Formats: sequence, C-alpha cells, structure tokens
Amino acid sequence: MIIKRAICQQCSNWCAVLVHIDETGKVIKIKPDISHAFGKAGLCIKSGTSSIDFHYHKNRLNFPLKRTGERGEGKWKKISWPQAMDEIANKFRKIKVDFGPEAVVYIGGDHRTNDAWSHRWCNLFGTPNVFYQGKNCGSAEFVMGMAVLGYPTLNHTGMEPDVTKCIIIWGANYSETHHRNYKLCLNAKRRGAILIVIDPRKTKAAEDADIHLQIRPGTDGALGLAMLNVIINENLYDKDFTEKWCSGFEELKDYVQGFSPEKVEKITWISQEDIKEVARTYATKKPSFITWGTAIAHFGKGEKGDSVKSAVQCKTILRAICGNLEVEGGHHFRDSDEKIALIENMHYDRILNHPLRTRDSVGAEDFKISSLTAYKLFLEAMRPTYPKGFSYVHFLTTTSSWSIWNAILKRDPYPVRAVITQGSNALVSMGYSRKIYNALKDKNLDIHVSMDFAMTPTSVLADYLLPAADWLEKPFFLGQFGGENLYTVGEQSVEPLYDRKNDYFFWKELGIRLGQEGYWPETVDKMFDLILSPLKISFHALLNSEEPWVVIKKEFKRYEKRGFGTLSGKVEFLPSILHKLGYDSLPRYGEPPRSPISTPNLAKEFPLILITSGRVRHYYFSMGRDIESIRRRYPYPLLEIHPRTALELGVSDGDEIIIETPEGKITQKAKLSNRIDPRVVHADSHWWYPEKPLKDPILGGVWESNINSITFDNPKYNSFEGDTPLSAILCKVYKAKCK
Ligand SMILES: Nc1nc2c(c(=O)[nH]1)N[C@H]1C(S)=C(S)[C@@H](COP(=O)(O)OP(=O)(O)OC[C@H]3O[C@@H](n4cnc5c(=O)[nH]c(N)nc54)[C@H](O)[C@@H]3O)O[C@H]1N2
Ligand SMILES: Nc1nc2c(c(=O)[nH]1)N[C@H]1C(S)=C(S)[C@@H](COP(=O)(O)OP(=O)(O)OC[C@H]3O[C@@H](n4cnc5c(=O)[nH]c(N)nc54)[C@H](O)[C@@H]3O)O[C@H]1N2
Ligand code: SF4
Ligand SMILES: [Mo]
Repeated sequence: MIIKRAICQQCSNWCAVLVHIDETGKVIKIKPDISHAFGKAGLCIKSGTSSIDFHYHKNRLNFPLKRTGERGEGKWKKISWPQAMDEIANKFRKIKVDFGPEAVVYIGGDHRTNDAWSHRWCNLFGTPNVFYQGKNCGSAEFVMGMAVLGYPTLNHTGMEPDVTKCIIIWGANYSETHHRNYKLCLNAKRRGAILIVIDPRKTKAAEDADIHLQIRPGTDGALGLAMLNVIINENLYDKDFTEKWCSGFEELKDYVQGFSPEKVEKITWISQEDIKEVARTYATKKPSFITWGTAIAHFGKGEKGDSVKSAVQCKTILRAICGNLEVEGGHHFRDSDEKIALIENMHYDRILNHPLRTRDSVGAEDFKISSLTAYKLFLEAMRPTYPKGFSYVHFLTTTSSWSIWNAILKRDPYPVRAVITQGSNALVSMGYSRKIYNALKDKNLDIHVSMDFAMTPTSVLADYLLPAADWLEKPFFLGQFGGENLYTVGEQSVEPLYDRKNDYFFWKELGIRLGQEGYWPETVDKMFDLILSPLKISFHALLNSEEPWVVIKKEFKRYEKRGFGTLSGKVEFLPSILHKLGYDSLPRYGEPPRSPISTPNLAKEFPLILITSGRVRHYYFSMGRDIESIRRRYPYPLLEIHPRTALELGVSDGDEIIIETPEGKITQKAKLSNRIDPRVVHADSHWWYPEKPLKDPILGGVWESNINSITFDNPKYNSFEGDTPLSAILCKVYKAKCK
C-alpha cells in the first residue's frame, strides 16, 4: 500500500488528505490528513469514496474528441492530443491575424483549475478577454477592498478563536460551504465570541448563532448604512484610526443620516432594535470580523443605486471604521504575492504592454472597473505599498460574462471568434442561459474548445472536447487564493488514466505552438518551482518535508509605516479610483432591479422574492449529479418555501412545482421549511441531469430545472462589475399539474 499526501480539490476548500493506493495502482481509500492544518476538520461527502467513484466513473472523458456533426448534435470522433492541439492552434493563429488576439476568449470556473495558467497564456497571446467565476464569487468584495483599503482582505484568515470577540457571517452559508472555517467560528463562539448571521434563511449557522438577522434579500446595503449610522452617531467608531488613517468621513456621515434604523427597518424587514444591537455589538466587542459572502454579489443594480456596490462598500467600511484592520483576531490583507514569484511568472506586465493588442476587453467600456485604465490606476495606487502590484489581477480585469456573450452575438464592440471553456459549465452557472446557448451556437463563433472531466451541457457545445485530469492525477500548489495564511502543496496520487491531461499541459502545448516557446517549463512541477523560488525551496523539497506548507506570518499595523495602497495612502471611504472611473463613490443604496418596491406592478404577478445562492454540502455546483452515493441522498433540486405560503398555494412537501419569472419556467420539488421568510423562496442552483441525452435540444435537461435559465438579461441592471442579477429577483410558484 502506498500513501500519498494530497490536497483534495473536489471543491475549493482544499482539505489535506491521505490517498491510499493498492499494489495494482488503484486508489482504494481517502482519509483526512490530520497532521495538516487543512486536514483537521475531516472530509465531506464529496471526497472519500465519492472522489474515488468520480475518478473511475463511466461518464469521465478519457480521450480528445472532435465534433463531426453540427455543434450540439452529439457526434464525435476520437483524435490524438497532438492532432487536437495542432488544429486548435492553427485556428487561433488565423483568428489572431484576421480579427486580432482579443477575438479569443477564455471562460474559466472558480479557480479549481488554477487559472494562473490560462491567464498566463492569455497575457502572452495578447487577449484581455478573460472571464472566470471569481467574478461571481467574491470579486465585488475583492475589488471594493482594493478601492477602499488598497488591498483586499482575506476571506477567513484573521478570525482567531481566542482573540476574536464578534463574528458576522454575512451573506454566506459557512456550515455548507466552508466547513473548516465554520469550525473556527464555532470554536470562537465557545470561547465567548458573539456569532451573528445575516441571511434571509435560518441556516445551520443562523441556528447556532447568538443573533440572526433575517434580512429581505438584496437590501444588505441599506442594513450596512444603518449600522454605520448607529456606529457614527453613537461615537462607537475607532476615532484615532479614522482621524489619522481614513478620508471621506464627513461625506459618509452626512449620507448615512438618511438611513436611520427606523427607516431601514421598513426596507430590510429587520427591527430597528436588532439593527442597533448588531451595530453596537460589532463596534464594541473587538476585534470583530465580517466574512465575505457570495450572495451579496448576485443582486444586480437598481435604478437609484447599485445594490451590490452599496453592500460590499459598507462591509468594507465597517471593517475599517471600527479599527479591525491588521490587528490580531481582525482582518488581514491578501498580500502573499510579495513573497512568491507568481506575478512575474504570470506575465501580468503583458496585459498592459502587449505588442499586438490594440483594444481593451469587450466589457471595458460598459463596466469601467474591469478596464485597463482601472488596472493602471490600481497599480499606481498600490505601488508605494506593494511594489510588485498584485497577482489577482483577474479579479479586477475579468471581463463581464454578459459582455462576452453579447460580443459573440452582436459583434459589439468587436467580434469574438473563439471561446475556450475550461473548468466552467457556463450554460448552467451563468445568468440567462438562453443567451449563452445562442452565443455558443452562433455561426460567427469559429471555434469552441472545452476541457472538462465529463460531457456537460456546455462542453457538448464544443468543437474540440478535451479530457481533464482530476485532482488525484495532478500535483497541487496553493498560494493565498483560498484566503488562508499558508502556502501548501499536494502530491499527485496516481498517473492520469487513459489520455487525460493536466490543464497545464493544454496551455503549454497551445502556447508553444503559438510563439510562446521558452515560456512554458516542461512540467507543472517545474512551474511551481519558479513560483516558489523566492522562498528558496523547490516544489518537491516542500512536498517531501515533514510539514509540506509554509505559514505566512501575520504582521500587524504595517500601515503605520507604509500607509494603505490607495491613491491617497489612506483608507478611502469614498474611493477616489471609483470617482475617476465615473462611478458614484458614495455607497449609494438602490433597491434590487426587481423587487416588491422597485417593480410593484411586476410584483403583483410575481409576488415571491426568489433567492438562488445557497449551496448544499452534497454538491459542488453542477458537479456530482452522476455520483450515485451522493445523488441517492440528494436526488432532485429543491425549492425551499414557507409552509404558510405553500398552504396558500396548495403546495405540499415533495410536490413538483413550477418556478416562473417573466423569462420562463423551470421545475423543482417543494421543500416546506419554517427557516425561510414566507415572502421569500430559495431555489437550488446549478441543476442538470447527466442521465438525460447530452445533445440538442435536451442538453442534459439543462432547461428543466436550472435556475439560471430564468434569470434576466439587461445590462442596465448589471452590477458595477457587469455581473447579471442571479438572485433577489421576483417569481411565482405553483404546482406542476395546475399548469
Ligand atoms: N458544498 C459546496 N461548497 C462550496 C461551493 C459549492 O458549490 N458547494 N461553492 C464554493 C464557491 S465557488 C463559493 S463562491 C462559496 C460560496 O460560499 P458562501 O459565501 O458561503 O455562499 P453561499 O453558499 O452562496 O451562501 C449564501 C447564503 O446567503 C444567503 N442569502 C441569499 N440572499 C441573501 C441576501 O440578499 N442577503 C444576505 N445577507 N444573504 C443572502 C443564502 O440564503 C445563503 O445561505 O462556496 C464554496 N463552497
Ligand atoms: N443562480 C446562481 N448562479 C450562480 C451562483 C449562485 O449562487 N446562484 N454562484 C456563482 C458562483 S459563486 C460560481 S463560482 C459559479 C460556478 O460556476 P462553474 O465554475 O461554471 O461551476 P461548475 O458547475 O462547478 O462547473 C465547473 C465545470 O468544470 C469542470 N471542472 C472542475 N474542475 C476542473 C478542472 O480542474 N479542470 C477542468 N478542465 N475542468 C474542471 C467540472 O466538471 C464542471 O463541468 O456559479 C455562479 N452561478
Ligand atoms: S470540503 Fe470536501 S470536497 Fe471540498 S476539499 Fe474538503 S473534503 Fe474535498
Ligand atoms: Mo464561487
């Protein structure tokens, strides 16, 4: 028996595991590596035997395939990797000559694939048109961290059970999504910290919490402003820090006067007493910590203000104004790039200075925060503090997905002719799937290359479908992406089966065929060596050491010596960069684009507020529906609905129901639950059915239950970064047979 020390990447929690392999080379067991900081919380249902099932699953793609029929017709021919790479490179070469490098677009997922390689390739090729799912996850908080603080805060690291006195889980579902960090929260609570949860549903975390604010979806910006109103008017903020290190206080103070707890009670459905209590607790039980929350990125923009922007700006200001930055038990910055050679090796300098690129990304004009002008401003602001800049450029410069689909369909602002999807099931995960379908089928799209573990509704719309190696088949290096305070490495457990390849191989092979010779080390291990070189340790030396990780030491109050990475060197409550880019620099609250208040007429026909953001521990987005052991436990998508609402609608638990918006209808099953407000329903996202035919028009049942096929498409309502609204919209619900 051989045991390998690996990092599970079945989801982006990156738990440390011990992979047991028998004499025949078969993976037989996966156990937590409790000697590792990332192994102590144990494994979840997606790892262990489920990951082994996945590794050997019959649905896995094992050889490169080339389309023979129409796109989506399901006719394929097996080809070799060299043939696939030669043909793809030839097409890209021609597109680059005919339409420019910007006509090639990369669409990635949520970073499990180590998007560094795709960015590296795009930077060298000369296309700024990169989308990856960070845009939906946390980039709104990230970008706001950069604008207000000069660097984003880490998601989790900083919270210390013995030190942190108050934790707010805000728009996140930690018990399901981040089980390791959730244990940290519970430990802190056990040792006296106050745990507060802000969520329209009574989640497990809300049940464990001291205070649960059951907010009306999409109104977090108003709540944040009311908390600031209390904290400022009751003089509970950190005066020394604010006077010395923050700008924009007076304007902020004026603006929050319009958001008294009394007024905000009506907007958020949270009582003024609760608003005051939470504001006071957060400001006085210090150090205090506010988590990131994905739900908050999904509201879209209203007529009078940007619901996403106001929420993330208030959260960021709250962290600063109460003096929680770079203190023990508070927030730390995600600045590990200074210590490793990631930025240099990703060639981010080429984003600005590529000899062939003449245009900014397709979304740059409409959503200026992701333009190269913005990138330059951010670099200028942060250089005195962080000389290298930052590697998470893609959080910033990532193009809006809406703009990409639009550019394919309308050739506006210029044509996009090639799409690479890798680690992305875009047709399921992005808003308004119909448009994505039309774009991927468009005759002006010359080539779609997809690299995935399996056929999915998205990957079957490709011209070349390439088989990806899974986490057991590739080595791993984690920088600070996950928001943790350590670098860690993981061993490759087994050789890839059949013709599956590491994603790195794809980019390297494509690169060397397209003039990037000399840029791509032969193996990914050697690439990791380059990135780790400033630490004076090789990838394999770290892997073979007793403790295969490097802890990033927390440093406190560094701003006292070097200031903050903003244009003024201070925390800017009203960020000057946003102002320069033409945004409102105030955290101006606006109702979500569709709500009982912003669209009362629509609300008469579609009376329920639909949220879609809560994940479940069983599934990682659209993956795993074909893993029998998991599907048995969670067989179909569920719509959470309050029993009173269900009674009014004549719906019983387990009924098949229709969820309808003006854009269309889908089917899920009713799950009656007291945990949700009667005026709100929560639909499971990312559903499709791998057991159904994976070709047009069925496409794995993608139109049946996928919530994103009934969200809406209007750029006017995209948030400041260009994200389409995915949640906090309106719907109606009825029993399927009443149709
Ligand atoms: N098991 C599992 N784990 C995962 C993932 C997965 O798919 N499955 N995905 C990973 C990824 S990429 C991400 S981005 C993270 C996301 O992880 P989290 O940030 O924890 O996000 P969600 O699970 O989306 O939880 C969102 C919560 O916000 C609530 N919510 C909905 N609308 C609102 C609102 O208007 N205001 C507030 N305050 N709350 C609201 C929802 O009810 C839900 O409980 O999880 C990661 N971990
Ligand atoms: N309505 C609604 N929509 C949402 C959200 C929501 O809360 N509500 N959440 C948003 C968020 S935060 C995110 S992150 C996105 C997730 O969006 P996606 O990242 O598109 O989601 P997945 O369904 O996990 O699709 C990933 C695909 O990549 C494949 N894959 C996984 N790992 C690898 C790898 O290492 N290499 C390769 N080549 N392929 C791989 C998987 O098989 C799968 O087909 O969804 C977003 N969409
Ligand atoms: S939470 Fe589960 S699937 Fe995710 S890394 Fe940890 S063990 Fe793997
Ligand atoms: Mo995400």
